[in-house]
Amino acid sequence: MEKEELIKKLYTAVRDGFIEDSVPLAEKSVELGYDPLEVLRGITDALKEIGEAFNEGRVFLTELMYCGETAKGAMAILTEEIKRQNKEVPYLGRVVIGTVAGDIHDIGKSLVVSMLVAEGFEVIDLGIDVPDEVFVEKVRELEPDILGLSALVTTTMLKFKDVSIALDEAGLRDKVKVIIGGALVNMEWFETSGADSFGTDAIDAIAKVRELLDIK
Ligand code: B12
Repeated sequence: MEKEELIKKLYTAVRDGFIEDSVPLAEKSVELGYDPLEVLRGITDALKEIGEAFNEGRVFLTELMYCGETAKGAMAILTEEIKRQNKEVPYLGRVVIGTVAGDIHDIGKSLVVSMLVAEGFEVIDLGIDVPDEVFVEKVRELEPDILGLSALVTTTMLKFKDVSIALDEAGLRDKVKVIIGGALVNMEWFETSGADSFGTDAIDAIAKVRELLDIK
């Protein structure tokens, strides 16, 4: 199967929520030696489209959930491949990351985690729906170079600022660089977040983390 055809099929599988197709397609792409970062496009494009359809009331939450699971299955295979291809990497620093309280979106965050690991960072993923005080505790305990916060819903994105304030109150804000991300994060959100930087996708996340730590 040609690369573009495979990406198109993966796109359709995720858009329509067919996990029985998405996983074998991702496996096939690895077998054929296609670049996992390119193949990911099929998944992210489909999620973008389904998100818009959901927004306009053309699909229901259950369908959105199927698509999410379908994407996760295929994504897991591709991220394993990304990690495998970057086996011999130098140690660049420690990152603690999580999805903020009230938010359960984790597909994009997991992708950022895999890319950070592949790049040479030690990553402690706190998971989803992480309370502000847990971020603070972990920063105190693990002394990471970077704290990554993910949020995808406008109401939970307000947590960016809360976490920053909580860190400040604990006297830890200047001990760690904070980076935020999520589908709707833009310059405007960044400016009110109290964070040090933001990333628009996993590739940008790596670039921004390197920039924050002054790694050439
Ligand atoms: C899949 C999905 C779900 C799945 C999540 C499954 C999972 N395990 O993650 C399910 C079905 C559970 C879900 C639930 C809900 N969802 Co939803 N969901 C989506 C959808 C379609 C795709 C998100 C996704 O995974 N994208 C693919 C990944 C690869 O992209 P990404 O997440 O943006 O991540 C990239 C970047 O943002 C960045 N990034 C992400 N995190 C971080 C962190 C750092 C530190 C950095 C630097 C970068 C970074 O890098 C990532 C990789 O490139 C989006 C639509 C969209 N346009 O995003 C809606 C969307 C985010 N959901 C939405 C909503 C409203 C909900 C619900 C509230 C629905 C409801 N009524 O219950 C619930 C929320 C539940 C909760 N409490 O969190 C809305 C938010 C709208 C708004 N204005 O706030 C969206 C935008 C859909 C829409 N257009 O209406 N959802």
